[in-house]
Amino acid sequence: MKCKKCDTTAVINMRQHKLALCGEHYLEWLPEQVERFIEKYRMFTRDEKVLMAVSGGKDSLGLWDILHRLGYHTEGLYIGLGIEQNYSDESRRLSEQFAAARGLTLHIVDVEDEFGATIPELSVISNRGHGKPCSVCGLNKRYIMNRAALEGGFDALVTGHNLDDEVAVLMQNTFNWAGGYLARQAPVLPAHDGLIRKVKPLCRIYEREMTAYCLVRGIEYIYEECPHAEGSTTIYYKEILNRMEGDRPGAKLQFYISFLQAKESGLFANAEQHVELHPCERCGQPTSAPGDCSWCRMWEKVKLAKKTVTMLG
Ligand code: Q46
Ligand code: ZN
Ligand code: ZN
Repeated sequence: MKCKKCDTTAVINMRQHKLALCGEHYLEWLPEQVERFIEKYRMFTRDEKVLMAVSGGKDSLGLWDILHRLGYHTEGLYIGLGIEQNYSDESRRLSEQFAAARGLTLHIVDVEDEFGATIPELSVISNRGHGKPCSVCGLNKRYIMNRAALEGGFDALVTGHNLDDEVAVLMQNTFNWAGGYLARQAPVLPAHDGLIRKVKPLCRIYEREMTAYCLVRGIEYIYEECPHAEGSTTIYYKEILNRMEGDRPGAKLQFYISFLQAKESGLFANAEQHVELHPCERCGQPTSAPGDCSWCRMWEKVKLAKKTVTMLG
């Protein structure tokens, strides 16, 4: 198969776009697409400073590379979760290596160093998530990202969610007719009540397009999934969607774009709920709970548990 632009051998064939490209043209094409979506959905401009959340995976490192190449003003944020099997150590090493090679600033928040327990420990102590650390992990990541972005004076927080991620969530929410979640799922969540603007420039980019980008560009990233991701609902939906995509190339993109159009035409307008947020009495971050936010209450429990252990010991 030949590259559509230069007639040399194509390295990536994108049946979903009826397009095959060589490595060189692929490295031009993908950033052009990302820039098109940043502008189309009015995510951020070159005059703004954005915080890129990096995990050491292909999506976040690949996207950070693209934003840097496009000339956007970015800094990175890596959150050390303390995940076992060397997962956190390796993902931190790769994120630091990536930033150092490009002279980019990477902020690091290590949950254990800063607050006193790893995410798996916190999940056990707080007794949340039915033996899985993911809900505790998600809550901490959202909290830390928002706080770091606001304290650092950033205009927006950028995450590496790709089309496969978005469509898996969309399918799950559609299956449950979760109107509130469907109304809120979007490429951009505007800032409000102490929450920073959140943007997803890869929302229309396939996961395999990011893998190809990192391979051609020589970006080293962590191949393994977090060990706690195994058996998750998201992975289950991704597998089903991959089968659909195999039969009908472009199915995922079509599903997502039609959803955005339906939303635009007001299909979910009735499901939109405005939750009143106010600052947490302890940390000042926005919360809907009265008094302290759930993040503060969770860490309070850890402090208490540790105190009790010390006293008994
Ligand atoms: S990092 Fe955290 Fe994920 Fe690992 S513990 Fe679960 S939520 S699976 S994206
Ligand atoms: Zn070419
Ligand atoms: Zn709080």
